[in-house]
Amino acid sequence: MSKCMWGAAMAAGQAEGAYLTDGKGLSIFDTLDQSRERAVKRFPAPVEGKYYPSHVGPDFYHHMEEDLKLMKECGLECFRTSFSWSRIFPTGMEEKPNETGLQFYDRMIDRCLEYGIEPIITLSHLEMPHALFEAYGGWEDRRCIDSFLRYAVTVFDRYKGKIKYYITFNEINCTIHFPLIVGVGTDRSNNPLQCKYQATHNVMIANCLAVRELRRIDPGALIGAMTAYGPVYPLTPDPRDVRKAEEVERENLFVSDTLVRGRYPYYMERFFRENEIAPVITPEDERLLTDYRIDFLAMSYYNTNAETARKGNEKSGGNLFGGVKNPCLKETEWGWQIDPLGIRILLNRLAERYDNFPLMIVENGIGARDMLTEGKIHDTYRIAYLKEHLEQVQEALKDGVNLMAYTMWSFIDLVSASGGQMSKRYGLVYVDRDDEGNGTNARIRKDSFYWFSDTLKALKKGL
Ligand code: BGP
Repeated sequence: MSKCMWGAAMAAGQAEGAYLTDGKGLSIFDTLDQSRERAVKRFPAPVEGKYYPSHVGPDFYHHMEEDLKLMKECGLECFRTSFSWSRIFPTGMEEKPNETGLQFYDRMIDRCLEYGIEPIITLSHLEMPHALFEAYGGWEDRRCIDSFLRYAVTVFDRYKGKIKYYITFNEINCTIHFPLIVGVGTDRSNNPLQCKYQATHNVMIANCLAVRELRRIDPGALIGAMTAYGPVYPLTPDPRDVRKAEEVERENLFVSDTLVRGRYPYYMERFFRENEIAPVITPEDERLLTDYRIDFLAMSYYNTNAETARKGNEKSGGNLFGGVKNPCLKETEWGWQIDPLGIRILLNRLAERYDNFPLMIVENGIGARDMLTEGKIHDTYRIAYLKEHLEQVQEALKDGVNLMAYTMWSFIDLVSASGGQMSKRYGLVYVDRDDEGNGTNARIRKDSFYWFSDTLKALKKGL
């Protein structure tokens, strides 16, 4: 069995708060309010008097020392989080980085290393500087690549020899599924489909250039990309359902297919032709895709999706993409279907698709409304979710899957990406903050914290 690191995850925009502190610039995540349309409607600049959950959030920025101590106490081997691009380059267009922003990350990384916790750092987790998005209209414009690269190189130079694992983009396929949330300006394009696929291409090139630069600057470090993925099942054995499931699966995996294999997959040619999409892909781009492949593929896994060619089935919720309801599965309060066996299927499916390429699961968890009773949170449902998923991860390891790391989502409660709520809690550690911004931000260990800590001890012993 391959050696896997066990830990927990979070992301800068959802956890740090301090949205304009110490020179940080506004990020596109900071312009998302709590409306249900936050991921599908153009986000304007913050409106005076309106509530933006990420501006303070769980305030990791001012609780970093305390939270890292809790991680040490829990026994994490690794901590997957992101840097905020706009904390380092406030508008994304400066020549020089914001030194105070970098000093925050210096302290964070040094403390992780002191505690024996391996940092896994994502460069862009649903974020880019808001000013950059406004200036260039988002990732469809190739100038975003230069800006991203300046940021990536700054980070690689600074943390050379300290950070061993990087992820370029969180849920890199979000450019197709939720373009607006990741800085793709489909709202201002007269051809949104073309815009989405051009932006996706540009993000992939930014990824490859970052791979190239890391290999030059710090050849000992590894770099991957992260994709949102849940295996797609046909709802019935009807071949039309099987075919539909295959199509959706390809839509979800086309970015990782390209980055792992170093070229666009064969099925995209027909897709582009029939949908009249013609992204500009230069011969130099093709070379970059081939020459600078990622070292590992990371995934978020929350749910599987069932698909059918027939109309009229009840829809199911889910992370980024939901299919129709699978009658064999239970679901969370948010309608995301719970499928522990799905994680073993996922790992084996990708191991097979990519010839046992190194994989990481960097998000897996359950969003639930926790009840505080006499200062305690008895989150049995979270323990059950994580336990059942971890059992299947163990099975996948026994199957021979090359899994480098598993980090549950999330270490502390944080702002939900899709809904902006604090009440959709994922953490092992409760944060006293509600959907309206009330609360002390005090941290309370949940029952799942103690359970996870015991489980980590057993996992480290290889049990
Ligand atoms: C993924 C994101 C995370 C996280 C998670 C849970 O899409 O990478 O940032 O938020 O999903 O989703 P949500 O917060 O919408 O419940």
